[in-house]
Amino acid sequence: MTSPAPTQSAKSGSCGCAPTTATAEMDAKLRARIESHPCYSEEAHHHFARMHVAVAPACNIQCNYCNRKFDCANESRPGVVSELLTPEEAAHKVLVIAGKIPQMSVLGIAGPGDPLANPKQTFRTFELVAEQAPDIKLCLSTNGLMLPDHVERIKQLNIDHVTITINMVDPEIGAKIYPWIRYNRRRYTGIEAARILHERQMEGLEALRDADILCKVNSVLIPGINDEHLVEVNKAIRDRGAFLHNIMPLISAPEHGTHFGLTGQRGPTQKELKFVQDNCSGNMKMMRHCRQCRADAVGLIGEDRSQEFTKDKFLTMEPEYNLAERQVVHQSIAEFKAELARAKEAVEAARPVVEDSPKILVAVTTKGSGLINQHFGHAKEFQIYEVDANEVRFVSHRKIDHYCQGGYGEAATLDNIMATIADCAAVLTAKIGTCPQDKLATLGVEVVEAYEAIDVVARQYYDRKLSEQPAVSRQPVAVAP
Ligand code: CLF
Ligand code: SF4
Repeated sequence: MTSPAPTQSAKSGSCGCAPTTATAEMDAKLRARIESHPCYSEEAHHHFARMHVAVAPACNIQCNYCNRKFDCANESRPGVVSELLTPEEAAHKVLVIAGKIPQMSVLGIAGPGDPLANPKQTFRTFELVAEQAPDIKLCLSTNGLMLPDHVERIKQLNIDHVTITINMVDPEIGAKIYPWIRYNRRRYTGIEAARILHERQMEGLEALRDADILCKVNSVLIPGINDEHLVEVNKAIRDRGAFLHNIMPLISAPEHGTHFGLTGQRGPTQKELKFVQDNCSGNMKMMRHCRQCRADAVGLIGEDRSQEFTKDKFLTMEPEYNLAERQVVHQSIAEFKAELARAKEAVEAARPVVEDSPKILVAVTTKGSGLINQHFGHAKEFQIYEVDANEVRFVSHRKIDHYCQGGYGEAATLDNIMATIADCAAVLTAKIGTCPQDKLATLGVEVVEAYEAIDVVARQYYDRKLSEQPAVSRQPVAVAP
């Protein structure tokens, strides 16, 4: 590898000039709106938790990847059933969890059906929470059919984050995804149904933009149906002011009993998913840290604490919401994030931007907080970062089985884990045993043991590899199929 040619400073604006004061102010305002939202900010998801309450049972459309015995698959992991709550029970649950998990910053309503097909329950829940827990951000996810009718109410209630699931902008493609919708007391099918849904989604998106409400769009990637089409979807939503695009893989296990599951429609490989995400990423911000959580999810994204707060348990708990205590916790998170930023700045400062530097993938074991702070054997997933000379960038997570089972490593599980990260140059982990370390060595995957900021260790590792040229040989980096 030849030595890098210095170009413009990494800290200048996209045009190469310093950002104007107005742009900087706008950026700061936007940052403030997302900095504690774990879905809208990749950085925030290391530090802040979200919770969902399942208050919305009905749905007004049919998606071919959904079986209504389970939760809405537009924002939830397919095949999961949540306990339905009344708005009062839901508000009680929020006040309990806001005390027990003070880093919980966002309440989302995402099912189990469509929140706006159940506007009474959805808005009553938000009202109760806003009255009693004013620091909690409110978040809503919808298929968009009824969105234009509710934007005013959403604005009044200070719901600043809305997700619409948009899988198509072409009704002919839509007809392959949605067999029917129910709208204005009538059932529509085929292309007509998809056309109405599409028009309502676009109208809702524009209304959110005009009301200055941040909008994320989820799209389910369905190979052979909308994989090539999602670039058009991406353009249409960007033109209408969407803030973030979350392209999620179709999950279509036959045991979930969905139309796609039963007809053999497959989901995308990781490589196909990354390809589409990368194709769309030049146009607007992409969300890559979504875990397709449950309609009653609780905790950091990637951890699931919902079983600690089932109805039989949380109804016996006293609400412990305390605004002052929560503010202290949030302040300490802000200080910790600033410390991480300074550590990152120290290793990134004055680095020139390098065109076409080689990229490597590293796999990280973490419990959150932006740190490498988890034992290899305790990891349930790896966070995958792509590193080049300019950037340490989170690109995906890969789920794995626990390696440590009662203190003993299981050989078959270990083999699966190895296959999961075989395309990575290194594993960054807090601690690892000799057996997995030896196996990784045979695959050419290095191990870096550290208890430090992910960005810092990844950067130092990359720079070391660079200095050992031509040892950085995994270029361009392939993502495991
Ligand atoms: Fe919930 Fe959705 Fe709000 Fe987040 S989830 S309603 S925006 S608070 Fe987040 Fe979960 Fe992915 Fe959703 S990880 S499924 S994107
Ligand atoms: Fe299922 Fe959600 Fe689609 Fe309704 S909008 S059919 S609940 S995935």
